[in-house]
Amino acid sequence: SRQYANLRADPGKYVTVLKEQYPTDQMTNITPTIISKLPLRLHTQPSHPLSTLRALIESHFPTYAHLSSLSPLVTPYQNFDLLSFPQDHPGRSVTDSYYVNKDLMLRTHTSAHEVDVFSKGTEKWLLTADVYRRDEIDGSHYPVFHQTEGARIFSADASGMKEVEEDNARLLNHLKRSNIIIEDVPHISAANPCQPAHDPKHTELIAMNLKLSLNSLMLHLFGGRVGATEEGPLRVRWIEATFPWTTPSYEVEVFFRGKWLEILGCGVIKQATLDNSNVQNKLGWAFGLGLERIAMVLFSIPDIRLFWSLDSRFLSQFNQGEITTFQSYSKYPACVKDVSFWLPENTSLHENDFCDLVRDVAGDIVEDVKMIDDFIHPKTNKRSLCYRINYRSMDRSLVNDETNEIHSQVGSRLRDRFGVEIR
Ligand code: FA5
Ligand code: MG
Repeated sequence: SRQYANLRADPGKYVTVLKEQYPTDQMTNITPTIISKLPLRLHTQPSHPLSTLRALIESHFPTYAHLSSLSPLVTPYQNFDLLSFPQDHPGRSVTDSYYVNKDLMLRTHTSAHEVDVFSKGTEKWLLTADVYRRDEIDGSHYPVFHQTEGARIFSADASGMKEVEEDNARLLNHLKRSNIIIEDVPHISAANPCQPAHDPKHTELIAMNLKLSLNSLMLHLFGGRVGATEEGPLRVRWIEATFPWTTPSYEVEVFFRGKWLEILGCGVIKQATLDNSNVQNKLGWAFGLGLERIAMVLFSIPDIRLFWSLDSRFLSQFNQGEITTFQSYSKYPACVKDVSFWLPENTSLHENDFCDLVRDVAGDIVEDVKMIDDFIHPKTNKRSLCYRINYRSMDRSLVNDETNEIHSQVGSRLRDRFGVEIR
């Protein structure tokens, strides 16, 4: 079997993250480019579209606690174990997540804080934060994005269930009078069962409360906007899903400008999660929603890199609390370059490792990366890869010499880091 060619940081060294020093080890894969994003916290920058979207969501849940300043550094135990992720879940691997070292990582989702927030006794809350995942490079993927987590728990007794029923009646009444079509799936099914520890009638009511609460949020975010209700009712669709810490679980999609857009994941919180939080005799729901995808359609932002732009032609177009349509400034020419190389024998290179290296050298002038060739030489048995890198700045024309210099640095770093032979 092939080993990933990857020389990680030297053990015995240190890395500085958010002004603190941490020892590195074999798991360390956080890069300088990623470290530079940690202090920015776009969701709290006044007038930034992500901050306006956060505030818009918060205004829909006025009685909830609104949290937005938790550190992105969490333990794998918080990010995975407390949420019942199996030991072999792919999200735990160094190819998918960023590690400072084996004991500390960048949260991959805002759910990493669920148990902490419940443990403090908070029963209705929203939490917005930057999250980090290693991924491919194109106009809709960026290694940092933002999520808002929302959760609510009720007492698992007659008084709690009465509260749920009253809230459901209120929400149902509001939705009945609104222009919305909901394509629903059963609350509970064989694929999406209720917890053995929970009364199925209670689960049914909580799942109903989750659906009504989120349908009402979708109406608040998308209702009445050009591309949605102007051409008819807002269409929302519920799909069965699985998350290790909720059941039943769902994903919610909204039909917007001709496409189904995946907005969020959610579900009824598993008993194990509540037990880990020392919460007794309660039952409730949680959801996690991605801010960039929603902001891209609401503000007509064509490329996910723009959220990180410091160009006043971007930033000056937005005011806190206002959803305005972004006027794209002209696109600068792209510069496409290929890099081909032989891998060391019996090794393989993970695409995410390649992409992180390119981001580290080129920053936000890399727009798109695609593998265009992968073959094994019939005689030498050596494997060759070819990647096509599309360089384009969002705020200026690249000078050819500059792109050549960056591209040659990509080649030399590939050689140093992964021992490849450039062709
Ligand atoms: C989660 O992250 C779960 N924590 C959501 C959840 C919370 C489930 C609470 C149950 C209970 P997922 O990986 O599907 O799930 O991401 C949730 C949302 O984040 C997606 O629906 C999408 O809107 C957004 N998202 C996910 N990956 C990306 C990405 N690479 N770029 C931009 N947005 C993304
Ligand atoms: Mg998903």
